[in-house]
Order: sequence, then structure tokens, then C-alpha cells
Amino acid sequence: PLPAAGPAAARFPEGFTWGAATAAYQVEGAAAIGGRGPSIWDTFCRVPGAVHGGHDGAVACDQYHRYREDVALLRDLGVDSYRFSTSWARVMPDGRTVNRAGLDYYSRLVDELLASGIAPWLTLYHWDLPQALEDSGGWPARDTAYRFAEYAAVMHDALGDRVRTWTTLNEPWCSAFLGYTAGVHAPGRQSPADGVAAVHHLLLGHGLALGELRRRDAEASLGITLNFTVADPFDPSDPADVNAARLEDGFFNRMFLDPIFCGAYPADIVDDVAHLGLADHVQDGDLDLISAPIDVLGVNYYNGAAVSARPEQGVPQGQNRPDGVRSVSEGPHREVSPPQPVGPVHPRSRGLPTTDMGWEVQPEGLTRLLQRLQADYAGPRGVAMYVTENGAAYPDVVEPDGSVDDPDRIAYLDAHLRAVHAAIEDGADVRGYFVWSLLDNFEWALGYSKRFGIVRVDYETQRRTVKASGRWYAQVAAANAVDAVDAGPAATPAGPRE
Ligand code: PNW
Repeated sequence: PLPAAGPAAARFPEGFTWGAATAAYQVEGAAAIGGRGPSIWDTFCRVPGAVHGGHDGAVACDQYHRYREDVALLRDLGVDSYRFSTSWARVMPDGRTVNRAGLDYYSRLVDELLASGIAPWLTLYHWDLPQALEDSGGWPARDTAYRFAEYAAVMHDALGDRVRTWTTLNEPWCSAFLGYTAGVHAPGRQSPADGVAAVHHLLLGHGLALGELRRRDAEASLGITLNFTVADPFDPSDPADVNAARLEDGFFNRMFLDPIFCGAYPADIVDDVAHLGLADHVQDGDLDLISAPIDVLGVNYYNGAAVSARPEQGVPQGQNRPDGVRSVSEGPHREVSPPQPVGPVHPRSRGLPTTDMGWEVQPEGLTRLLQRLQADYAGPRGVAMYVTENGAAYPDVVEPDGSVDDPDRIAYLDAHLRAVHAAIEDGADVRGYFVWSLLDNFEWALGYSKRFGIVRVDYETQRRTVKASGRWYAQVAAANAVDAVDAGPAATPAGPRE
């Protein structure tokens, strides 16, 4: 057939991975079942005002009991890989002692995936620290990094015969700065010094865990997932805004990329945080562990931001952030500092369309990000990149017949996949894409109020309904291409396989 008007088909390289992602606390539920211990998110959810509506992950999507159904969904969608995280507190309820029943759950999940032809992509840490380890100091304490390495070893001993891709941490920026500096995520501390200490000990934990995994398994693909922004000065002619963009890029991106890929914290940021004691935590040999070679870099991208040294008129410090801080700033606990331990950095609206999170939709930022990572970090080290999260929250339209229309999500995914494709055309070594998320789920401080799924979850009945975006994604995965014909909000829902 003749190509339709509009954007051309974007065909992905042979063997490109099509996946979907979730995280343990956001989907599993069964918080008190099978010997699981409490994590910092169980505790945080009970702090009045911390989480929208007082929601928690006690039941979530009940994936612990419904994993067979969810794996069947993945198979019907035709994806190759499932990115999930394991709950440290399920496997080691006090952070130290192994709980067989917890390991058995992940073993069943992995077997079910493999039996369905879906590769498990395992993340060891997606924010749910065992509460016992928070009680002994949490990530600002060096000991937590050694406990994390022990946990990695336990997981590999149990699943290493079947799981071939392992990532250590998901988004340490969020753990450190949303959890320990802004206080909008668990454990809710508000300390710039704790945030900086947490950065180093999270990265040290990554390095130590990497060593344990590598020692056991020379063949596996090992890596880490980071979340990135693309920071532009709001007014490029204003040196104060240029400095704000430097800080935003420095704390979000370079503070993690530079130690991992270059074995050193960025010099400008080291100066900026000198008064917060970063150097006191860094011991001889730490940066060698942190910069040990990885095979894969997980790239999470939702949006970039224009930042300024001056706040938008009428928008107080710390609000209008790309992290949902605005939406959770009503409670008593929530009068927060911004996540950067050093400022001023104020995100400023560019008037772009926004998602239900208030995040600006900026697909070209993803192309620029991947180009930069290829040129400056992953490329020179021969590290393959995977987009491990990308997606959007939008309110669904549930039709009278129960079907779910989500044209905005299709448009978002279509535009971002084209942005990935453009980066690949330009030489970026991107090997796969995981949509966030397979399911609507517990969106952290925003509870169940935001829906990211390509599959809708009815939280009353736990019924799953594949949304129009899910059917669209299945077609894309099957074709290995974003097609001109079914692009954009006017997409016609079709069966999962054609
Ligand atoms: C990621 N930011 O969180 C997480 O990995 C997911 O668990 C989460 O559900 C998803 O994105 C959607 O929020 C982020 O402030 C939280 O830039 C905050 C930011 C980025 C990602």
C-alpha cells in the first residue's frame, strides 16, 4: 500500500527488544504475605499527608497472586521482555536473613515468564529498602551498601541460572534526593547532606553488587537504570539561568553518569556540595568499584525541563517540578525543599502540552539525550543502551462497553518511539524499549490517582483491560516498527497480532 500522509514508518533494527516494565511495590501487593518484612514505603504510606488519599501498596495490582494472568497478558501483547523488580524485604525481611518463601515467589515468576517465551529483566532495587535497614541508617549509612551486595548475591544464587539480564538500582537520583532531601518519597527525610551521602552509598552498593554478580556470572548482561532529564536554560542569555541548567544537569545526570562511566564525581558539583560532606564518604577504592564495566545502561526518560534561577510568578520554590512535588505538597509533611541540594533551580513552563503528571511532553529531548549518552558515556565504553522506562499518565476514557480509549498515550508513545528511532539512525546503540507501564499501578506519592498502564486495572475487582494503547503497542512490537498508518491519536484499535 502507498504510505499515508504524515510521518513515515520508523523501522527498528533486527532483534530490537520490545518490553514492558513494573516495580515490586507498585504492583505486587501481598505486603504481609509469604514472610515479607516491611519496607520504607510501607512505613511512609502511613505518614499522614505523605501519599495521595492515604493510599498504600498493601494490595496494589495483587501481582503476587495474579502473576500467571499478567504473564499471559505480556504474551498476548507479544512483548519479548518483562522488566520487574524484586522486593528486598520479601526476600530478606530484615534486610539480612533469607526468606525462602520470598525467593520461591520470584522463582515461580521467572519460570512462568520463560515458559511463555518472555525474557526476565530483573531490577534488584526499585526504592523499597527493608525498614530494618532504614532503622540502622538507611542509604546515608555506608553499611547499607554492603547489605545490598549480599542481597544481590542471594538473588543471583537463586535465579542466576535463568535470569540473564540484571540491573542493580532503578533511578538512584529518586532514592537519594526525593527520599532523603526533598522528603516527598520514602523515607521522607529532608536533608541535603543525607541526600548526598545516599548518592554515594547507593552508587557504592551498585559497585559492590556488580562485583558479586560478575564473580558469579561472566556471561550475564549487567547494568544500572538511571533517570535523566534534558535541562535547558529558560533564558539562554541569562548567566543565572545557564547556571541553573548546569546544576539541574549536574545533579540529575552527571552526578551518576560520571562516577559510573568515568570513575569520578563531576568537579563542579563536588565544589557545589563541598559543605555537605560528599568527600568524607568517599573511601579509597570506592570509585574503582563504582566504575567497573557494565554491559547495559537503562535509560528512563519522561521529560526534560527549562530551568531558571528565578521562580515563575506565583509558583513557590519547589513547586511545578517534573517530579510531582506540586501534587503532593498539600500535606503537613510536604512543605518541601526542591530535590537539588544546591540551588536555585526552578523549572519553568515552556507552554508545551503536559501529561496528567504535569510533565511537559518533549519527545525531541529523548533523541538529544540518547545522542549525548552515546557520544559521551555509553558509546566510548561500548555499553548498550535500553530505554527501560518511558510512558505517560493520562486519564482513561472507559467506553460503555468497557473498552478503554487512551489516544493521548498512543500519541505520546508514538512520538517517543520516533525519537528513539531518530537517535538510532544517528548512531546511538539502543537495543530495546520498555513501556512504563504494563499495568496501572501505585504511583508512589500520588497513590492510585495516576494511571500509566497500557493495561487498565480496576482496583475494586483487579480486572485487567488492555487499553487501545496496549493493542497499538502490540502491533508496533509485532511489526518492529512504528507505522505511518496507525500513528497518532486517530489510531484504530486492532487485535494484538496481525
Ligand atoms: C519513575 N522525576 O519515577 C519510576 O521509576 C517509576 O516507578 C514511576 O512509576 C515512573 O517513573 C512514573 O513516575 C520517577 O522527578 C519519579 O523526574 C520522578 C521523576 C522521574 C521518574
